[in-house]
Amino acid sequence: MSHTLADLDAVRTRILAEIDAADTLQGLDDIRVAGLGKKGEVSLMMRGLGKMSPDEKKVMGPALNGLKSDLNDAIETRKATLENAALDAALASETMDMSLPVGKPTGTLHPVSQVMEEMAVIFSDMGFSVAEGPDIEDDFHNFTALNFPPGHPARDMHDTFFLENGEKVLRTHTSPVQIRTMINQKPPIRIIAPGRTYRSDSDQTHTPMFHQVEGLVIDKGIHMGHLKGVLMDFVSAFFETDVDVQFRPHHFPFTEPSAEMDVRYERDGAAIKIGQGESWMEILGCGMVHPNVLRACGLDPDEYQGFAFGMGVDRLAMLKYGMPDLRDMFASDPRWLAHYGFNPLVQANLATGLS
Ligand code: 2U9
Repeated sequence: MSHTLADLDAVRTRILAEIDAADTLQGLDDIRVAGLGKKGEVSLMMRGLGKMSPDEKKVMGPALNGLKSDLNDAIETRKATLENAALDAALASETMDMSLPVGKPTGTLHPVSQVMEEMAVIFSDMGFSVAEGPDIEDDFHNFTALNFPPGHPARDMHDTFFLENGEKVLRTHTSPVQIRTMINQKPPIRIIAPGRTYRSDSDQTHTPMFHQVEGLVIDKGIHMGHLKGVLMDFVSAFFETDVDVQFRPHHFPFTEPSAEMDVRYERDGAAIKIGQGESWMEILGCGMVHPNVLRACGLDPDEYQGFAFGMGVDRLAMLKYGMPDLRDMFASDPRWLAHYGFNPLVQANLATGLS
């Protein structure tokens, strides 16, 4: 059956009236399917074009396309109106009482997150900001710029996870974050770099993923005295008591001289008391940034000096909050999280004693 222009006008008038009367989005969509869907009224009329003479086609083709686009426009306009009305209704009816008490949160903050937050608070009081970088790194930022020459045994000691034919690595420390900062920012630089790190090592005291907080200060005239002052202030703030420390010479490729810092402690039954006693426990590594590292980042070691430090967050969290087993840390046992986790609504704030 072929159609005339008058038929088209009648269809247009009827469907436009239906669209105008549609009062739900579903109703509107039903109208769209009945008219413009695969087996819809207008679609069937378009299929009829094939059987028309060339002269008829010339008139009816454009007319049908015009009808289709008029209906589509009308549907879109109506749809927007209905959606706006639905939003207005939701805004008018869905009010929230901001004065209601929040109740007890069911989730807790993981001790590792809590401790990283505490460290950020302490160092930000000393003028440091927090820097972050990618977990997947390249050889230059993870090793070469940090004065690990190609083939150097220290590379093997990092138990590196290699990716993409050895082109990329999972970072073995957060030091590449400081490398990126030194390349992109002019001194003075005062940053800490908290984050996940990865080494292919798994036993009672090592997990293949662990957390570090590293720090870096670069400026003119920086020396070991600045390093000692910052780290001594840090441990006393972190353990919330006066802490006696000692520095022992050590070696890292990226610092010279290098040291490890120990804190005084004693055992009290199963508990460990930090700050007093006759024993020493290593808690972090540190040193003056190696001239080769400064040069790799475009800095002149005769003009700028710096110090850096690094610590394992997981071990320090266990020490401060008395978790006995490292492997429980990442087992996601809800009983462990309920016991050792922190209230997420309480901000870490060591200065006021709230934590
Ligand atoms: C740059 C220059 C120097 C970061 C440092 C350490 C010492 C260190 C270990 C502590 C325990 C890693 O988690 S751990 O096994 N880290 O002892 N890290 S100095 O030195 C840097 C970093 C970046 C550009």
